[in-house]
Amino acid sequence: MTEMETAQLSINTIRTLSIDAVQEAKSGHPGTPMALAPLVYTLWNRVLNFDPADPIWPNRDRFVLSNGHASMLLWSVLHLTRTQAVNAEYEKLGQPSVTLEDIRRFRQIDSKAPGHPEYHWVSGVESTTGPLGQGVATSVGLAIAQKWLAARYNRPGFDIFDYRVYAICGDGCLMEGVASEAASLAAHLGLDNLCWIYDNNHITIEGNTQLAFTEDVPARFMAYGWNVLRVGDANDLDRIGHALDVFRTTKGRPTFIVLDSHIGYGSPNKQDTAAAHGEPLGEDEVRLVKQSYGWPVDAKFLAPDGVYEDFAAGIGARGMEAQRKWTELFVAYGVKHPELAVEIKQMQRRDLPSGWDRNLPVFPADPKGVAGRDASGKVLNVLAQNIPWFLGGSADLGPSNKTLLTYPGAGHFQAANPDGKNLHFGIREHAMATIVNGLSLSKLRAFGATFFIFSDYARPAIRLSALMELPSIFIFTHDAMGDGEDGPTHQPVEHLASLRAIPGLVTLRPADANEVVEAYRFIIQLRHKPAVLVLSRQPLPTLDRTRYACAAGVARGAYVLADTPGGDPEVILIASGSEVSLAVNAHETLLAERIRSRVVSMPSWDIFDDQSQDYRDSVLPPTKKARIAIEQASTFGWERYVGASGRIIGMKTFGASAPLKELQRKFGFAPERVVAAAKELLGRA
Ligand SMILES: Cc1ncc(C[n+]2csc(CCOP(=O)(O)OP(=O)(O)O)c2C)c(N)n1
Ligand SMILES: [Mg+2]
Repeated sequence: MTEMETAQLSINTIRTLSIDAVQEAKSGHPGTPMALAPLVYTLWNRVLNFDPADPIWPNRDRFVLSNGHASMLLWSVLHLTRTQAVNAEYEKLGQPSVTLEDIRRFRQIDSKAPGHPEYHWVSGVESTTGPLGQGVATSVGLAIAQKWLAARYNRPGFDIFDYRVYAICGDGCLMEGVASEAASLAAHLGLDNLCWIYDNNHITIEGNTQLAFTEDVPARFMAYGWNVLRVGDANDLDRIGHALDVFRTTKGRPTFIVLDSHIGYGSPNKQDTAAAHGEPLGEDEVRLVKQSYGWPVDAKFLAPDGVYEDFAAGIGARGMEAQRKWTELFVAYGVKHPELAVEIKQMQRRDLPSGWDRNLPVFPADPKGVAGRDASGKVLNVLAQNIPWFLGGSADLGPSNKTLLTYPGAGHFQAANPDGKNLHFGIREHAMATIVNGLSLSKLRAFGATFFIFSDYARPAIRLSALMELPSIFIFTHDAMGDGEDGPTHQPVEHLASLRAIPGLVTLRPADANEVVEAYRFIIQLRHKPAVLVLSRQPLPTLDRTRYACAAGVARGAYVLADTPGGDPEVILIASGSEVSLAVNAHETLLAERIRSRVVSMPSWDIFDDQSQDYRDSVLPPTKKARIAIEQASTFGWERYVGASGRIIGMKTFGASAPLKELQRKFGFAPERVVAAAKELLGRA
């Protein structure tokens, strides 16, 4: 067989595996894999520096399938390249990532070929995709990470990090706002290690893009500052290869390749129609398609002789050689730059450097206190100095979020200054969160920040960080009504409840400066979970820890902060954040009136719910039914801790525009109200 014939055989194998899997599953997306098989073949077998035997090799090129519905492209190519499986502890399992059996069981329970690419589930997936736009936006984070890693770790003669990032996207991704945010920033940052390939097929679910998407996409990307290329035929391997060559020699800006393609390529009745997008072709059409490919019409899940060998000779050999050379280089690097090599190894395992928590501040008791955001700013500046690969920034609210890293040498990440640790996301909260995920996928410890109210703008990516089991950090200040006069547009109400509802996400709302420190201590040690830190704008009293329990209780999610002498309370006050000191005030009043109360500081439901039943019962004894929850947020969900007979002092409406003190009065966040509720519960009103 000629090289061309072999390539065609491999491409048609990707196509027919995809077609058969969708047909067998009776659901899925055949048309896009049929169209993009030549692109994926060229990219993987001829270009990508990826070692199937070591899919977590740090200097591998990254491939993101942003149009995640075309997942069969990825499952086919991971299978045909014999990419190996790795577990969450980065151990190689000695088995393939995706077997032919997985593909036969596409979209079935436990199959390693699920409906969409899932990072935590299948080795070789660089990012979970499927919510359109997320993949391309995350790829910008991957590209920033490469630039940063290269700037910090490369030395003359040691290009330890020189990988590139490729993302494929469709019309859907490019209609999504998050892709525009990310594309704008990518060009601003001159990310010439980043290539997006746009599957320009003029088809989405409802039909032709004439229905809703008629802008000049290439012109838009040129305006952003991308290098825009066009390949007019998605079956032309040479031109695809040439465009990818141009990308690799283009300096100073990212590359956008418009690839004109035909969805459902080869299907006599469905090509170029929306019918090829998201449903099986049907048995009859499958036979016609196979006929048009010159494929045995009755064969199913066929990988003919020579196909595995083609991939082994292409990406297999090239990837292994690249990995081998790099490993050799890294050994020499370890001799010449031992400390840097240790850092890289620690980072890759998501370990922390020794001394990561030295100099963390301890805040003295102070009734006037410190704002959560100010305490956070101090901690961030310590952590960023202790952990070289800890970095992040805000969506243009750094001065308000107090997230600026101000120590000498922290630097600002820009095209000309790629080792800066302050990232400037601009007013692009959604892209910020995807980029933080991209940095986390690259093993950096990254944070993004904005006002808590605007967490809504980042939520899809926060959800994905939890789904991917990434230790992304989201810092949200102005946690409740603390920015009073800004009014209800800026006052979060339902946000805590909605973030607490995301599985696997740790949401923390610390009560004072020392709880902020402990919250960070907890978060930084997470390896496979994202965290949201919800911080006050206004000063909160720093509790006297000689009088009340130690802030280390944060690590258990909730703890008894103040108790009645003898520890047998009649009423339990549960609060988070700014309402904890209010609860403490009420508690003192109750004690003075001989009402035995307990205060539970509950910065995190998520962490508390993970504790043993014994511990949870010790904090909230099941027999003690008189309970009051106090939180300047939606009451939604607090019933689980106060029970049917408890009280919840929270928000049932939006806030209002007024000074904080007036708002606290209007909405009933005052110790007297808590005291009155306690007495009522105990029948002593
Ligand atoms: C955020 C988001 N909205 C909607 C969907 C549902 N959806 C999946 S694919 C698709 C159409 C995508 O069109 P395009 O990207 O052009 O893909 P093609 O059919 O060309 O492969 C839609 C609306 C989604 N996955 N994500
Ligand atoms: Mg399309």
